[in-house]
Amino acid sequence: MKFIDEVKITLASGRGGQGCVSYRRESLMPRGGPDGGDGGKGGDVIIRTSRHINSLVDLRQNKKYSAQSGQMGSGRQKSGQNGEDLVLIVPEGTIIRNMDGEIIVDMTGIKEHVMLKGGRGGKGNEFFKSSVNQAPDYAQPGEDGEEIDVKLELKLIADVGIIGFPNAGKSTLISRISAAKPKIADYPFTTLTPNLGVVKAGDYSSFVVADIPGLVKGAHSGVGLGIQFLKHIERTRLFIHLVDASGLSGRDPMQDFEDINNELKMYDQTNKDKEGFFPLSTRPQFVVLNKVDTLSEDQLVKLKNNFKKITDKEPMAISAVTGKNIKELVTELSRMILQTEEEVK
Ligand SMILES: Nc1nc2c(ncn2[C@@H]2O[C@H](COP(=O)(O)OP(=O)(O)OP(=O)(O)O)[C@@H](O)[C@H]2O)c(=O)[nH]1
Ligand SMILES: [Mg+2]
Repeated sequence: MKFIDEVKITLASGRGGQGCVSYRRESLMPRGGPDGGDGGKGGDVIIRTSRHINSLVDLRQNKKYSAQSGQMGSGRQKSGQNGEDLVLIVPEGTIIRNMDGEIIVDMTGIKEHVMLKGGRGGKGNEFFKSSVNQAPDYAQPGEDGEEIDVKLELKLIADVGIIGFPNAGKSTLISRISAAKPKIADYPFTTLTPNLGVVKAGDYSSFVVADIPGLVKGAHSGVGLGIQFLKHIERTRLFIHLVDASGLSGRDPMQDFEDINNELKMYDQTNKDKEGFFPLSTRPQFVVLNKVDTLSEDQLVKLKNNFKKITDKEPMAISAVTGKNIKELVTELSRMILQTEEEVK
């Protein structure tokens, strides 16, 4: 069961700029004194946390992240520009380890951490001028930056939980919208333990979806795999209620929907006294009809209307197999997550 997002990267701070060797040259002063400026400082590597990202997926784009080097000093005592810092934004709670697995820093509750200092800039020859050496012809090189291989890890907390009957296509859906590769098969209870997947919803945002084993009527009293897995999605902001619209199971999609909601109510009943428990039956649900590739247009319209009558909102119709409306689903989910974020604030 992989509940940890992990990425290995190399970080490098910037090298200091070289000091400059230079002499004043002015018309009345053919052999002026030394005026070589100092090199600029190399950029630091800074780790900063943000509440707005919740996975390490964006850091997978590169293997190495480097801060800028400082620039060389120049004549007339001009210092070189400092290299720009490299700021890596990570989710709160990211743990950074070295390759031996030792924790370098745990970013829980920390806003910013300077991971690597940039190298100092070298002194220019003006600095070395003294009474015994009025025209030093040397300057310092810049100090090297630092480099380190690190492993970032983050305990994933799911934003969205997928609930539904066995065989509804929950695992197929998560494999469509994330890099998760759960087992998919045409029989109930294929998924025995939850799967998590990180869904990219744009250039800078992502969210985490959990696929849990299917529920059946009577799950609260131990039928099927029972309701034990619901605890994994207790903290999600919303649920995708995935309904098998095909009717191939021999069951009725509307009845399935009601049965699952009843199980949520039973779960709430059992857990209502637990400290910090948030009821599941009142969690926002996004009703999604899956396998609509097996329905005619008429059948689909009818089914959608029936759902609309009991939920007040038209369900989204997708096919996890053909990909129909999958992009729209991801867009709508990220919109809904943002909305719940606003409500929390
Ligand atoms: N025709 C059609 N078949 C689908 C669709 N989505 C999933 N399936 C099929 O339905 C079967 C069950 O899919 P899974 O993704 O394993 O279902 P699940 O909800 O994860 O099932 P459990 O893990 O047993 O709870 C597989 O044979 C899938 O290929 C769809 O959109 N259209
Ligand atoms: Mg499954």
